[in-house]
Order: sequence, then structure tokens, then C-alpha cells
Amino acid sequence: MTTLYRTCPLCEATCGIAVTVEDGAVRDVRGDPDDPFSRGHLCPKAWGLKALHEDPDRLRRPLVRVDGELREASWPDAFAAAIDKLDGVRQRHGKDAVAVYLGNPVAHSLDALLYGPALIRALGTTQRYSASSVDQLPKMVTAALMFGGELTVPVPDLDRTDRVMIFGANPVVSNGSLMTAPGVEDRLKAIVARGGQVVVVDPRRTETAALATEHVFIRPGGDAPLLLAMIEALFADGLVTLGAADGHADGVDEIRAIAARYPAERVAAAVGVDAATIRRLARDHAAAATAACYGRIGTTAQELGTLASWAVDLVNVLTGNLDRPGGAMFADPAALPGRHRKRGPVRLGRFKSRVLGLPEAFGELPVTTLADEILTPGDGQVRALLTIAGNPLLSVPGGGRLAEAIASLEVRVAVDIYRNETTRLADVILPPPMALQRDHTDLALYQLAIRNVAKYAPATLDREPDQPAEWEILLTLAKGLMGMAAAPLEAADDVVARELIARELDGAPAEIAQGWRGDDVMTALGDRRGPARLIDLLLRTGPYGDHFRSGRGGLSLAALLRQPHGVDLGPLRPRLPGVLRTPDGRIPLAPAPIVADLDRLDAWLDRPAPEVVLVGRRQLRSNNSWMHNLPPLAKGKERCTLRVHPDDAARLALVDGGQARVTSRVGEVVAPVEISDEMMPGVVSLPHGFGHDADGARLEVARAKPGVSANLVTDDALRDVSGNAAFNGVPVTVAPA
Ligand SMILES: Nc1nc2c(c(=O)[nH]1)N[C@H]1C(S)=C(S)[C@@H](COP(=O)(O)OP(=O)(O)OC[C@H]3O[C@@H](n4cnc5c(=O)[nH]c(N)nc54)[C@H](O)[C@@H]3O)O[C@H]1N2
Ligand SMILES: Nc1nc2c(c(=O)[nH]1)N[C@H]1C(S)=C(S)[C@@H](COP(=O)(O)OP(=O)(O)OC[C@H]3O[C@@H](n4cnc5c(=O)[nH]c(N)nc54)[C@H](O)[C@@H]3O)O[C@H]1N2
Ligand code: SF4
Ligand SMILES: [Mo]
Repeated sequence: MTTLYRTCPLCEATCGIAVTVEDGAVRDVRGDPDDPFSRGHLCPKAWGLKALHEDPDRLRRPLVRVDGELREASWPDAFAAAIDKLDGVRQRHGKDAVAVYLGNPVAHSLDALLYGPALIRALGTTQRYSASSVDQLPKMVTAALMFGGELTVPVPDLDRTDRVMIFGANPVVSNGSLMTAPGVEDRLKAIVARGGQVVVVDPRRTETAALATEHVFIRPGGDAPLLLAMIEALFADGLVTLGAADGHADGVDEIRAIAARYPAERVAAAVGVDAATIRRLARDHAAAATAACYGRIGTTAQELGTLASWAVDLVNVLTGNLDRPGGAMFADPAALPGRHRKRGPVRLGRFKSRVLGLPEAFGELPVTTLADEILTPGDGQVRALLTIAGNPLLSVPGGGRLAEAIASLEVRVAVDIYRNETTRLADVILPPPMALQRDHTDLALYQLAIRNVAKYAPATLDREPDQPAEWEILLTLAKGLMGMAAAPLEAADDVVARELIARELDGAPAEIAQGWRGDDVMTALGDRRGPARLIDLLLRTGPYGDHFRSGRGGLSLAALLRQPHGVDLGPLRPRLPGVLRTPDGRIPLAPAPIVADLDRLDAWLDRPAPEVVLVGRRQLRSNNSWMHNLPPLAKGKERCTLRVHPDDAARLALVDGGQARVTSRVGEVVAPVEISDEMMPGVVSLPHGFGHDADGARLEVARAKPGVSANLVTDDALRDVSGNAAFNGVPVTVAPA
């Protein structure tokens, strides 16, 4: 038996785990007490890793559709089929006829993060989609416009703050998002224990609200007006101070003028919070020695997501809390692609979607319009879909129409570990190794961590015989689509490495690579291949790196591998103005594209509130749509329930344990009712990611408790200005079924 250390990749918390392995089987998964960040913390989902490894439904060999049936095939045959089919569509209909969708696990996969871009370039399509546009796109837009980078997102400095205001997040269950903080529940409790305040603003009295010092119900969608009213109160009471942002931020007067239009008394009724409370929240926030404002999926996946995300950071800036210990700070990760590169101004909407004319953001189109692009005939119609670690059929609003659309395609190829609701329709499924069978570091999440840490783990378990690594799968597809199927994989990997080296040297100060050229760096990186080589490069050229100098000390992959529990790089440090990547190195507080969206906010304020709206809910033993097939997580009582306030239940004649029919513009579902005064009256909550009764899927455990897909009811026409889906605040009618 050996125990190997790594990081759990199942959510954003990055808990260190100790995996005990015997004869290629997982004996045990425990929290790693020596992990400097998580110190042994673990949630029940980590156990899912053992179950995931053992799951007989998890795919280990590729499947290719022959005579209508998905059948096991050899890897070379499956690659050839995938490339041939995708290329066939390109030949017949052009490059834009192939759409690609990247799902959430990509953010947790080193392989996919580093090699996905090569595949996307090889596809050469503008039909690019990802789970970003059903998730955090509004925050990416505001971070890019205000701070110059779409992941330059300030995170609450939880361990030192006196007060955190949490809008539309339930970190006790989700374990934190756009805020990497293992053991977040304990960190929040510690704030309360040291006499600080945790304030939760949510239409549901959540598990996080239960430990908070204050919970405020808010009408879904009301965050932007509420926050602007808080800002108005800050100005009115003379409480605005810029702190560390002073001298770096522009547009304070414009913000004052904007906020003046939204006094608490104007927004109170619409947001469902009385004016005195709004004014007090502003005063309390300003009075705290340090404070941070934080918003998550309830503030992004809603109609006014960009405005809400912007207003969250405005409060951080205007209370002097941006970039101050205890406030909202920027992480400084050890490995970060493109760190030294100069950036031009962020331009959104460089191209538009074909059917609805929706603007691209960061090279992608909103996935809520994927069905339109598939179903609407004409030049540029999408005829093939490549999904990588995604289950859009259950994850994207208007799932009913999307299912029809995906079924109508000429070709579907999936890189996925399961034959699930989406991939059951595929012509080829290429299954990568599971999480424990690959190298891991958190390239994306350490950019959002509340402490700077670094860690790298090689694969804990062997792959199946013949099974390529995920990066090899992606790169094999890439070179095949570039007409270079016969070229050796090593050569393609060298091209990827050389490109990344060029990118990292671009703009890098001379001392970082001793003035070396790309060839010298390539040589210095030695024999490693795949993600390991690329991470070595990023570590060594980063702020803690060895800069390729022996004797300097500092990080390299070799140095990190000697510390299997990870390395603590200390609490977050102030980073203004160096962290700013805006063209003028300043913070524009009132970017024009955001300000222009205030018209929609005005309309929202004036619009009568629907009688009932639907919001989402996450659950500890679940992970979006894909961990419902793991027995230790799936056991227990029915979880796909509709939570309803007692007053609503009485009015709508719903009984606890009875069935309710939820109907929206686009569809309906029937779900069991749970009556609970944790809900705000007029708001019902249904988790997403269920609906596991589709024909042709291979998810036998999940099928036993299928639940229904919330996204049969959420409306693909409801969007934020960024294009992000608004599945919070969907008008619905609810009746007994
Ligand atoms: N109504 C409603 N809808 C929502 C949300 C909501 O709150 N409410 N939340 C949204 C959010 S925040 C998100 S992020 C999306 C998620 O949307 P998606 O990313 O589309 O869906 P997931 O359920 O995360 O599915 C992940 C897929 O990746 C596969 N997978 C798991 N591990 C790996 C791996 O290592 N490699 C590969 N190649 N595949 C792997 C799984 O089998 C599964 O098919 O859902 C969104 N949809
Ligand atoms: N256990 C578990 N952990 C997960 C996931 C999971 O599925 N299960 N998914 C992961 C993913 S992909 C993500 S993106 C994160 C998400 O992380 P969180 O954002 O923390 O997730 P949620 O629990 O969905 O919390 C959203 C909250 O917003 C509230 N809300 C809805 N509408 C509004 C609104 O208009 N305003 C306000 N203020 N609140 C509103 C909801 O009631 C809910 O409590 O979680 C990640 N972690
Ligand atoms: S909190 Fe997240 S990272 Fe930690 S064990 Fe649970 S799923 Fe894994
Ligand atoms: Mo997400």
C-alpha cells in the first residue's frame, strides 16, 4: 500500500487529499493534514473519487456509432472516425459548421486547459461555446473592463476580514466559487468567532445564511439595484474612500451621478429589501475596519449579471477595501499563462452570432444560442458539435430545444468519461483517464485563491492499457484536423511548448530567462513532455520561479515535486497597480459598455414582479450533472425537489411531499414539493443537473433516482447583457400535479 498526495479536482476548493492505493485500486481517500492550504479539510465528494475510479459505467474505451449503435472501438479507429466525421462536415459546410463546447471540468483539468486551445485553433471555428456563459461570464466581463484581465477577479481576504457580504452564493454547500478557499465553512465561522460579520443576501435562507450574523432576503435579480443603492448611501453619508485604489481609479464622479439615480427608497420595493435596511447595510459595511463584498452564481446567472458583478467590485473600491488585507484582493499564482504579455484593450463583440446577433466575449458565443445556431438553416448553420467535458443538454437553459437540436446534427463527437444525456447522442466518444490517472495542478483556480499556494501531483493511478492521456486525445484530434494525422505526437507537443515559450518570453523582463531565446528555454526544460513541461515553464518564469538560474532557489517543477503536500506562498499581498492589465494601467470605474446596460436595470425596476420565479440550488453531494452515478454520493432521500415557501404553498394548493408542475415559457417539469420557510415568498428553488432518464445513457445508479432537469424550464431567451444565461429569476407558474 502506498499513500500519494494530490489535490481533489471536484470543485474549486482545491483540498489536499491523501490517496491510499493498493494493487492499482483506491483503498482510501482522506484529507491531507499537511496540505498548507486545506490542512486536512475534505467534503463528502472527495469519496466520490474512489467511486468514480470504480464506477462500471465510466467509459474506459472509446465508443463509435456503427449501424446506429455505440460500440467499443480501438483508439486508432475511434480517432480516425472522429477526425473523419468532423472534417467531413468542414469540407461540406465550412469551418463554422463545427461548434465546440467546453464544460466545467475543463477548469479542473491541466490537460484540457493547456491543450484545449490547440484543438480549438485547429478547428478554426467561430462557433465556440463553453460553460462560462452559463456561469461566470458577467464577472469575466467586468474584471476585464475594470482590471484588464478576465480572471483578474478580486477575492475576499477571508482569513483577515472583519466583514464579508455574500451575494448569491452558498459556499457552505458549493465550497466556494471564484474564491478558492478550502474549508470555507470554517473560515466563515472564524470570522464570526473573532467578532466579525458574515452577511448573506439571498432569496433563500441557505446553509451559509445559517452561520451568518445576518441574512437578507432579496428578490432574484435585485442585486445590482440594491448595491447601487448602497453606493448612493455611501456617497450621501460621506463614507466613500478609495484606500489603495486612490490614484489608480477613474470615474468616481460618474459613479456618484449614477448612484444618485438609485436611492434606497426608489429600489426598495422592487428588490424586496426596505430602504432603512439598505442604508444600514451600507453604513455597516463602511464602518467595518476591513470588509469584502463577494457575489457568485446568484449574481452572475441572472438578467442583470454584469451590472451586479460590477457593483460588487464598486463597493469594494468605494469602501477602500480593494487590494487591502482583509478586503478584496488579487491572488498572485505561481503559474499563470501570458503573465508578462502586454494586452490591448478588451474588445467585446468583435463578431456576432449568426442568428440572434449576440456579441462574442473572449472569443466565445453565448451557449444559450447554440440551439438557434443548429436549428436555423442558412449559410453557417452548425452541423456538428464537439463537446469536451460538458453535458449541455442538462446544463443549458431551454434544454428541451437543445436536445432536439443536438439530435438533429450530422455529427457529434465527445471527449467525456461518461455516456450521459448529451454524449449518448454522440457518434464517437473518446474517454480520457479519470482524475486520479493524470497529473494535476490548479492552473485556473490558484488565480482566485484567498492564499497563494503551489502544488503539483503526478498521476496517482495508471491509465487503462492503451488509453491516451487527455492532452494526447486533444492533441491527436488537433493534428488530425490540421491534416497532420501522420505527424508524431511528440512533434505536435513540441510545437505547443514552443508556442507557449514564445508567449511567456513576450514582454518578460530580461532577468526572467536571462535574455535567452526560445530554443535555449526549450533545451533547459529537458525531457519532460505534456503538461508537466508547460507547467515547469510557467513556474520558472513566474514570480516565485527559479528563472532558470541554479542557485537562485525558487520554484520549478522539480522543486515542487519534492514537496508533495504543496508549498505555502503566503497570504495575499497588495498588488496595485502592477496587477492591472488595462491599457492605461488604471481602473475605469464606469466602463461604457456596463453603464449602457443601466437602461435594462431601469426597465427591470419598473417591470411588475412575476408572481413566482425560479432559482437554482446546489447540494453538497452533487456536482452539476455528473456525479449522480456514484453510490456513496447518490444515496439518501430524493434531492431533486422544489422548495416552496408555506404561504405560496397554501395559495397554490401545494402539499409537502406532493407533486408540483412548474411551467415556464419554454417547458414544464413535475417535481416533489418541499415546503420550507427558508424560501422567500414568491421564489421557488430547484437544483439543476438532474433528469437522468434519457434513453441510451449509461448511468445506472443515476437512472434509479433520475429527478427532472431544471433546464427544461429555464428560458434560453433570458440573458444578461454579456450573453450569460439567467436561470435565476425565471418567471414560472406552479400548480399541483
Ligand atoms: N438551471 C441551472 N443550470 C445550470 C447551473 C445552475 O446553477 N442552474 N449552473 C451552471 C454552471 S455554474 C455550470 S459550471 C454548468 C456546468 O455545465 P457542464 O460543464 O456542461 O456540465 P457538467 O454537469 O459539469 O458536466 C461535466 C461533463 O464532464 C464530464 N467529465 C467529468 N470529468 C471529466 C474529465 O476529467 N474529462 C472529461 N473530458 N470529461 C469529464 C462529465 O461526464 C460530464 O459529462 O451548468 C450550468 N447550468
Ligand atoms: N456541492 C457542489 N458544489 C459545487 C457545485 C455543485 O453542483 N455541487 N457546482 C460548482 C459550480 S460549477 C459552481 S459555478 C459553484 C457555484 O457556487 P455558488 O454560487 O456558491 O452556488 P449556489 O449554491 O448555486 O449558490 C447560489 C445562490 O444564489 C441564490 N440566488 C439565486 N438567485 C439570486 C439572486 O438573484 N440574487 C441573489 N443575491 N441570490 C440569488 C440561490 O438561492 C443560491 O443560494 O459551485 C461549485 N461547487
Ligand atoms: S470541497 Fe471540493 S475540493 Fe474539497 S474535497 Fe470537497 S469536492 Fe474536493
Ligand atoms: Mo459553474
